[in-house]
Amino acid sequence: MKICIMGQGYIGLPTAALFTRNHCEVIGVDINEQIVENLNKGIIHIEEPGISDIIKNAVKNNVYTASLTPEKADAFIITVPTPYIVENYSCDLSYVITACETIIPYIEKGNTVIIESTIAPMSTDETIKPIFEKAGFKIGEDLFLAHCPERVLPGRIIEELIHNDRIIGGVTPECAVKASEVYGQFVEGDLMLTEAKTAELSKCMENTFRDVNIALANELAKICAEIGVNALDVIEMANKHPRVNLHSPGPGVGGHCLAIDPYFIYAKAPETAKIIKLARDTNNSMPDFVCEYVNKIISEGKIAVFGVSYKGNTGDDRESPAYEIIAKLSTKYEIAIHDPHIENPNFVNFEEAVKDANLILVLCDHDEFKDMDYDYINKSMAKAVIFDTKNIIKEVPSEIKLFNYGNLYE
Ligand code: SAJ
Repeated sequence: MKICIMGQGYIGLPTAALFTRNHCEVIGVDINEQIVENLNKGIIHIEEPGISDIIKNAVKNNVYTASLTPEKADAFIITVPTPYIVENYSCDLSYVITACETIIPYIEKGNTVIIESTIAPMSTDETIKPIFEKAGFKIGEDLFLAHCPERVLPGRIIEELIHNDRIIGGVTPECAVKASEVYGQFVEGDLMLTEAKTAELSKCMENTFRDVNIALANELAKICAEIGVNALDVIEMANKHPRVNLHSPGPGVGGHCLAIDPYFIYAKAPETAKIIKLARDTNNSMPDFVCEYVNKIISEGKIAVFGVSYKGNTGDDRESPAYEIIAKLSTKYEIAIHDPHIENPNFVNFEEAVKDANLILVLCDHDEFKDMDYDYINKSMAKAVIFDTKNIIKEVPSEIKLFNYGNLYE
């Protein structure tokens, strides 16, 4: 089977990798010339375990080619970004629409087109289907269109692409069957056939569920700081109950998924989606909360910010709450940013960041921050104080003062 994948980012590239490993030929299309050039040399631009070796091999065996333009294929998969429109929170389908229009000249009767990008409920039926109908295709008869949302967790993408169950939302039942044949090439989880609109809302609800639960944990952290209770102990105790799973509070919610997808539901039913919007607002308020407590801990000097990725052990900083926190704090403090997973000429190494700092502010749970050189920290900081907003540092020597969501009231 030959597959053409539009978008070679965090989802498109790993998906391409797995198809090539399962005897398919893949054309990986991206609009970024540099990315395309590097991919054809086997050099990947995302930090994700397992992908690099598979792509290197696929390039060597001529089963993977990156390109700026599509080619004829049996199936086309669209994995391009879907941001939200800030003014009205609705789903910005412009990249998806452009990708659909771009593949039209390459589509032949009997092909399958799959939208993997997360999209608002009804998008496939109301916006995407008409694009192909206008081009003369009869959906479900000579072109098979489906929405099959990706559901993988960055950091575990290969494992989850293979083993997670997959929602296959066909525009017609025949479309779902055809799309399931595509994923049958490498998915070992269940292929659950349904309608496109059900697939769209299910995907958005998965991320909304997580966002709402994180908001509950963040609200708990605020309540605890206000009334003087250790939030981390509360979470540990409550989670011993067999049906309770409180999530972890943090500096806010980042990434291209949780911070966006709930708005797609909210935009469709703003009067009704009350909890969903409140959860977004609560999570968006966390950078202010962090800054408020930084100002209680110190009043001047230098802050070493540790981690700007949206989550641990990834180089992805999309929608990271760290940037809002840095922008707010930089009006009052000198800021040095250290992130071992992101290459940026303005960032500094551990030693330089820590030197003469009055506070280390941990904003991301990279493994490197779980256990650090505390001797160096103690010797070279102006004042050895750490505020760990991800609650990953378990113990520090007594000379260092550690704040986290367990003791903010102190
Ligand atoms: N976070 C917290 N507290 C927690 C868990 C996460 O503050 O208890 C924060 C993280 O630090 C990060 C954000 O939430 O800033 C999102 O991280 P995440 O690990 O929850 O999720 P993503 O965005 O990396 O991936 C999610 C996953 N969705 C679900 O778990 C329901 C993944 O399966 C989806 O495929 C992905 O979104 C997507 O692409 O939609």
